[in-house]
Amino acid sequence: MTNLDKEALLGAYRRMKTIREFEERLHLEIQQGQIAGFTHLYSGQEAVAVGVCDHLSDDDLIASTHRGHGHCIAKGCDVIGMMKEIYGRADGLCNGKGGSMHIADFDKGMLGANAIVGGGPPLATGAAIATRNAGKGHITVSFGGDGSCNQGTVFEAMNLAVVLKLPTIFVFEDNGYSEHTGVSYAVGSKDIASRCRGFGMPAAKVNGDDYFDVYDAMGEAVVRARSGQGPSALECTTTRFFGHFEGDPQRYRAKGEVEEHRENRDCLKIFAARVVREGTLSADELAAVDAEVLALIDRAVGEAQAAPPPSIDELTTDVYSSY
Ligand SMILES: Cc1ncc(C[n+]2csc(CCOP(=O)(O)OP(=O)(O)O)c2C)c(N)n1
Ligand SMILES: [Mg+2]
Repeated sequence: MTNLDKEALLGAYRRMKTIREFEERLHLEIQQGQIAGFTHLYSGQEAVAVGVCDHLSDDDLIASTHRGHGHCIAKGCDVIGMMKEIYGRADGLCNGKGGSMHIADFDKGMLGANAIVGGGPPLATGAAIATRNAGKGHITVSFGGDGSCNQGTVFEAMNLAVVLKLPTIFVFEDNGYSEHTGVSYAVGSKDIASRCRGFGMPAAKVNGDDYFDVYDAMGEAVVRARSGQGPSALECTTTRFFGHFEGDPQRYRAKGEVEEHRENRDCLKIFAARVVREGTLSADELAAVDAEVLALIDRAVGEAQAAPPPSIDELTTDVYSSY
């Protein structure tokens, strides 16, 4: 296992916990009718976003998915700005005009959440041409679900990345479902990593419920990418604790499935049990982080609720980028 010092472990736990509480609170806010627009929650998958992004700096770039809040937080986006964005407020991260599915923050290397399934890999692959040409050793990462691995855009991106030996990493989060369709039905080979290998890149199969597993596999892929050896892929098996979208009745899931996953496959519990067992962090230290995170999320919701929406004069601004 990679040696992570205490500060790194506390940071990883804090980021995963922040994603979890952000999402659990959002679930309540949405149920109370506080939030307009479509929302897909990431709760349950935190170890993937954080295990991956803990290797990246603000100058490395990520392309996210429709389930993007976790990727944003793991990449360092401001949590209060994100909450305001999801509430559609004028001082949200994208001036309240992006909402849950289009949060972006270029200062943090977050190229954007993306409503197009399979949209992230071509973006990250294109961006990798730019980072390679800049020659500063920066890399790009795309996130995608098990459903995205069936998209033609993803095949083209993976092939181009291998042909051009680009500094990019394809992360696939297999949370068991693409909308309401099980991965065992929809992914013909049942094996995303071997599909990636077929394009000519190394691909690791990782337990996405385990931060350390993700972190270690990502570490190897990052060394390859930064040293000019080309792309890699990670297939991370994970689980989502909520429905595909908020409001999904989830009739396709077995009775008790989510409860069982919350009990036995919760990446936060798995992380906490390990660090306490190994004596690297204490239960009290983790509890202090929990309290800090809950206070931050409370503050984010309070500030978002109090903030004004964009003014009507700004209806047509921020539509196009000016270069
Ligand atoms: C190109 C495209 N096709 C279909 C959709 C509709 N759609 C939205 S999310 C989704 C499922 C994606 O599943 P997966 O990639 O496993 O991600 P997850 O939702 O599990 O995170 C689909 C089919 C879309 N947004 N874009
Ligand atoms: Mg999925």
